[in-house]
Amino acid sequence: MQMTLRWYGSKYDTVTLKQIRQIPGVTGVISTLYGTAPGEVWELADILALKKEIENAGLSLAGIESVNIHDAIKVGSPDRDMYINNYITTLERLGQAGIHMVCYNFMPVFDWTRTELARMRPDGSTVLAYTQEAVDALDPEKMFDSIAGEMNGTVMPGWEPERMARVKELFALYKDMDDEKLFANLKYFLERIMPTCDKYNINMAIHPDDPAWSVFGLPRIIINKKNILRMMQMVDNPHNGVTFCSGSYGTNLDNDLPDMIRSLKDRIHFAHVRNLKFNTPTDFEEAAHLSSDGTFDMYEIMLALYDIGFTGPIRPDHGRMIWDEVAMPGYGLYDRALGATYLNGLWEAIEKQHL
Ligand code: DNO
Repeated sequence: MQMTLRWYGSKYDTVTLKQIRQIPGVTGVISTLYGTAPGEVWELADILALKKEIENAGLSLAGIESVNIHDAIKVGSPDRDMYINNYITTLERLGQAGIHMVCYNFMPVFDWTRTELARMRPDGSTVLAYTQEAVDALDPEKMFDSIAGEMNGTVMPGWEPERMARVKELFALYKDMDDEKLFANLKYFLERIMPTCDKYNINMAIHPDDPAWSVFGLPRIIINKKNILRMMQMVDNPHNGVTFCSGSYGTNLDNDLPDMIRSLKDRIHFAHVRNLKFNTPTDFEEAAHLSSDGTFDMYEIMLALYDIGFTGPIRPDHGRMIWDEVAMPGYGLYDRALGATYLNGLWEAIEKQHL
């Protein structure tokens, strides 16, 4: 595996490449052209400039998170082919730039959903949290307003103000969508892009829906082992793979994370590893990465990745806000650096046990 950190680019991130370079064992970043909108064709020059900036800082660009999917593709509207063609052009350019891993998601309207961005934990750190009760009590169209004040002045991915301004329109677009239609549209999209992925050796890594169940009555399909295996089989190409995100699949306590990892051998192209602390099955908060701080056994998760011979990029995920850092919720430097170091420690121990 290659240990990486997510980085939003010098215009958007509070964390610098220089700081990332100094985290022991982190050799790459996962980034994106953050200013682009879903459906836009990415310019090769912009991709190359991003790559060069990262390489000049002594790191590699280990993959893209995300090239976002236009809603026309998800709902299968008549103009979807135009947006798929744009997506293909972007993939070709990424391939030409030597980038071989692309993370994306197929979630309707909202990307990941949390109900609090700064819940205080007993140690005084603040974390993202979710309660089903809060979601059930919330008007989805007000969702953005209710969390916007806690973003510390940043623009959180998936929660861009331009997108949230259109939330009513987006809900109308998904009115007739159900799981089957969403699966069919995902299949159509994947079948169209796979020849390009084969040509440029690009691993597509779908990110799970977070939380891993339907919210606000919207269909959600990338939620459990059964559905991801269905997705792998419906377009049976090694480039059709997943981002294994322990914090997203882990929102549903029925998901056995190490077992899911083992069932996805050769199809996990990217891993997000983090811990959650469940207070009740419908109330969870994002803990430190350490097993004992949360609900998951992080050793077992790393061992399962080791056992399947995982070689792709991995990153610590949402960190707590600690040591008075002011940054994008979940994406500060300090706790993610602690997470990377801890995960590297687990990996080193596992490797040495297997010598
Ligand atoms: C949240 C992230 C997601 C993820 C996208 C992938 O912090 O894990 O926004 O990047 O769902 O497309």
